[in-house]
Amino acid sequence: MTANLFQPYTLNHTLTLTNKILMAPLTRCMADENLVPTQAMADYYARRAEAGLIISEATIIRPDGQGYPNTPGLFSTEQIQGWQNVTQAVHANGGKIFAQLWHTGRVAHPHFFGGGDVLSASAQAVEGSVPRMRELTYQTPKAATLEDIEGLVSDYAQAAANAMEAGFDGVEIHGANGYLIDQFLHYDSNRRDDEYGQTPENMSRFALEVVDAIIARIGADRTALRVSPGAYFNMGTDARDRAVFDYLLPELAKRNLAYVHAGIFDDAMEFDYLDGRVSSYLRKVYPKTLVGVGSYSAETGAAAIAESKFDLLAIGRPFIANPDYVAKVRNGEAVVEYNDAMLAELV
Ligand code: FNR
Ligand code: 8K6
Repeated sequence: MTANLFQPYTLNHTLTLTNKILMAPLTRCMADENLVPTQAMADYYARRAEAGLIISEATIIRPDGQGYPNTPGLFSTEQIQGWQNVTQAVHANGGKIFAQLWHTGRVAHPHFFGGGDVLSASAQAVEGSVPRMRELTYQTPKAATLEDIEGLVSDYAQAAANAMEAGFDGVEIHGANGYLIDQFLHYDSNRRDDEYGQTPENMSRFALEVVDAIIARIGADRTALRVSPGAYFNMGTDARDRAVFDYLLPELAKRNLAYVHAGIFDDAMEFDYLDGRVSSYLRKVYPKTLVGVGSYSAETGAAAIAESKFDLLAIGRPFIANPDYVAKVRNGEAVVEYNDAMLAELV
């Protein structure tokens, strides 16, 4: 019933995955005080090397991208060295790993970077407080100037180059879940009236500039993007968002990325303005390799792949609960059920 997950999958001329089970990016807030990955993190990832591809926890491209405690970075020499230790451990166990590149935009908090502006598409705050730091409420961001945008694009590209230096097999740009890139892609957070706002083409511009800058540095074969056409996390819904993604996805298809990854916690959720599930919507507008995710089991994910709903399956929470998830699925063994208490330690 899950045998199709164990067929190899060729992403492109550069990368072939040994199976179709990906480890989804999972923030664990366990880097050290300089946002350097630790030995415990290297061990944690190495235990999961049987995944066809590991996508690292979201990793900030520069200090003002930080919105949660102890999330790793990829902008200092020490951080690059820390990640080298991780990628070597994964490769030694026969695995592959991409770095997920992150800037939280308006979900950032100056508490983490010693003060200064919080940048977003527009001066529209997200409501609420920082998880695990409930005393910190989000502040109204500064709308990024054209100069800020240029700097951000170049810092994404530098972080991608740093990821290659750290030994990653590629990068997944975090364009999902209401963080910076996603903030440009939705009307709720993008109220700009310049060439980065108002029309689908303009609202897609920042995402495409980041993608193109990274492709120019490390090649399209090693570049992927995660997107959330359905607004549901750190973001308000607006039916006009559909047109933005209708423009963006065909543009991405021209660029021969390694894959596009859905950003969703539960793919059973239906969005009126997408005419259904996020994965079905993406399948309609994006003809290339698509990674599905969101409350799937190996069985339901294998069935979805058999029905061509997507090509590869990313598994998140079950991978926290089961370091040997892939072996268990292969052997038909029961998996341990995830619960939030498991976030307290790296097993
Ligand atoms: C996440 N998710 C997530 N997504 C992302 O793009 N970058 C990240 O760093 C994280 N971090 C993260 C931490 C934790 C604790 C959870 C539970 C989730 C979302 C994750 O990649 C995935 O999309 C969802 O968890 C849905 O998949 P599962 O868990 O139902 O298989
Ligand atoms: C990307 C970084 C995230 C850091 C913490 C993630 C917290 C995970 C929360 C668990 C699941 C919550 C699901 C919320 C989905 C909303 C659906 C309406």
